[in-house]
Amino acid sequence: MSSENACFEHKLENEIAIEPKDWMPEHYRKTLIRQIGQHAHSEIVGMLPEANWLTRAPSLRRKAVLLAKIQDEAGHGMYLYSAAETLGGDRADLYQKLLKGQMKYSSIFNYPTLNWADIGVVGWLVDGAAIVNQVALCRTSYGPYARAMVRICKEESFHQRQGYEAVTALANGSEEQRAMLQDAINRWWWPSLMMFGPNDSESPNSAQSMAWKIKRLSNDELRQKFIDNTVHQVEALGMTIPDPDLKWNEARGHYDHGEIDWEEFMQVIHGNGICNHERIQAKQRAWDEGAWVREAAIAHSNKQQKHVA
Ligand code: FAQ
Repeated sequence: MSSENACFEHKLENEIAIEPKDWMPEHYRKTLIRQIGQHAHSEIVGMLPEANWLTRAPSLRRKAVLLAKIQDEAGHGMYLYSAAETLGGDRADLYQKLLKGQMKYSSIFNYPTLNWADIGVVGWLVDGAAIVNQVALCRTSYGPYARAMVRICKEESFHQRQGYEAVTALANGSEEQRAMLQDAINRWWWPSLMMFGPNDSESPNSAQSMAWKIKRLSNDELRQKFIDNTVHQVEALGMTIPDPDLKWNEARGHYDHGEIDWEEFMQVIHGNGICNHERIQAKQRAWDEGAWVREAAIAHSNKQQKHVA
């Protein structure tokens, strides 16, 4: 083992963060650019399903809160693209890979938001699942990613609470509102569980990412945590989870749950979900229509540099 590699391993073993200027194996760098890049894309694409309801929020207060949340997601995307840049990733290149379908983003954002209850459920369940994953990533071995996660988690926990507050209002509302909420839970429950990725036995990246402490808990461990956290929240709302196999397992100290539809998951991550095409089209349009902003920013920067010279 080279002395550089020994130093890298020593840092991992002793929980010392790997920083941008440190030596790191090429595969470690590439794995991080892949994961951080996909994570950034998820934040950016994830703005779309909620933005769909901005003009139809039921009150000014709900609208202001939703707008703030969506702006936070944009900020998260920016921190994450910056973290990928510290590894030599190129933001424009990552974005083009997203548009060409060469990089993934979270499967969850390929489902449609059909009514206002979906917005509450996205905040509660989707941000709730995101937090479970991201709290673990606050201890990821790459310093800039871990630090970005600390800030992001603070904002995500506000998102989760605003989602739960919104669904609580529906749960305490009319029969029609309660039915709308139950319908939204029925549609978002399974896709939320898919956010954690394939089962550990089917996850090609997990073993190496766990060894490098990029991932601190496995896909199945995180999914289990999310289920265990969420069941009593659903009960408190007086709603049900659309899984007849869900039951408390005293011996394991966890909830057992039914099998996820992995065929649906595979279809969605390979571009064939309900909204994949629409989401990429929206991001392509944003890229094309933003060309003048990029050109103006470059022209301004060139002018500033001339002044300095
Ligand atoms: N969707 O070997 P693994 C948010 C891919 S939170 C799409 O297990 P890995 C907040 C995976 O990339 C959502 N693709 O992979 C928000 C790999 O493909 P590749 C974002 C998935 O990386 C809320 C292949 O399957 N959070 O946005 C998914 O070790 C509300 C094999 O899988 C993060 O990205 C999936 N669900 O583990 C925003 C967290 N699952 O690249 C707006 C950071 C797996 O080999 C509104 N990421 N794949 O072709 C991670 O923790 C990990 O990357 C996992 C996947 C756990 C997602």
